[in-house]
Amino acid sequence: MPEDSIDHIDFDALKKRAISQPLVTHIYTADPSAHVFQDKIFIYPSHDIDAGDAFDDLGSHFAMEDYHVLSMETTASKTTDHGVALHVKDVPWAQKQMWAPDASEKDGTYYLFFPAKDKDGIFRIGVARSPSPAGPFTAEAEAIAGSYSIDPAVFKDDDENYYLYFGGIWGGQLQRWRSGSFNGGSPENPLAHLPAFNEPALCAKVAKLSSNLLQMAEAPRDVLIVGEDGKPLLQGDTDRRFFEAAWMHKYQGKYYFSYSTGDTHYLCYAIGDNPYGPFTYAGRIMEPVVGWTTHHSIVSFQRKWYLFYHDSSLSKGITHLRSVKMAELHYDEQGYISTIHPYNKV
Ligand code: FUB
Repeated sequence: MPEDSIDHIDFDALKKRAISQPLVTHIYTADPSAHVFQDKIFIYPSHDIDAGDAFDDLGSHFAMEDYHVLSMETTASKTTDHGVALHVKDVPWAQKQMWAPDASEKDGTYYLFFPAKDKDGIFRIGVARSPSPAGPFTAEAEAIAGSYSIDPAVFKDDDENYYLYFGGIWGGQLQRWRSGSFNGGSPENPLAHLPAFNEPALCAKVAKLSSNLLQMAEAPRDVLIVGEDGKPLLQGDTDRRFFEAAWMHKYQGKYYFSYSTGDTHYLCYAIGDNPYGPFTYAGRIMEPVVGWTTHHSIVSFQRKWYLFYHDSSLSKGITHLRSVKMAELHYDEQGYISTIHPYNKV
């Protein structure tokens, strides 16, 4: 549900209609990237705070400073908060805005991938390492060479190759890299540099990672989403085109690229035959939640599939104070995901 309608929401009634409740309530958390490590569910969320920054279309009000890792023994158990796993003051290259992270594992080492603005106000993606999935994590001295924009998501394929997906438009700055280098402009205008509505939509990016997971092994490629007619989705197709919050999972041998449509508030997905795509648009995963942003991950645990997402119902609709939730996800016999409605009808 977009921001402009929250004045009319009865939040007590909404809580009763919600299909799930916040996994933790002692802090605000968002952008959950869930993984199964050591037979438990580990969740790598943003840690939302109110730093007092004014709301704008660049997302300046998302002024997060650190990450906490959450874990669950089972989907029914209480969620554990493992405390501060990484703080911006311990990331040599980063200045502010620790946005949506992800994590991966290789040979017993855990890797936290995270975006933050560097000292020049440009979003980059960094890596930090830990021997434990719960952290704390130690950041590399520099961001990933050639990285830009936000919302890293790392997918480990069955052949042990790892792929980094990333990107987000408006405040996520993806549109400023269309020429291959950062297109400046001050004050920053979130809508400048975007394709016209009748042009192909701006794509998320994907690159295979190096064997030590600390660098990209190749130049990022476009994650192309096409319609049933095989043509790229257009920038004006705002109900379906990519905005931010990339995720990749594999189901029955197919690659499912999922993402947020941002200003239209949907979680959508597209299906392909390999990690690079192209991907054919396949539908909606979730209808809008309370709060402007929508962000998710999809994970299989004990033979069921789960969607991790967030909404702003605990904070009574405050956009940048969100809470991580989870719900079971179902596929039909053709492999299409059944759309989830986050609140039951009255
Ligand atoms: O949490 C800050 C930003 O909001 C994330 O990076 C986006 O995906 C959106 O959820």
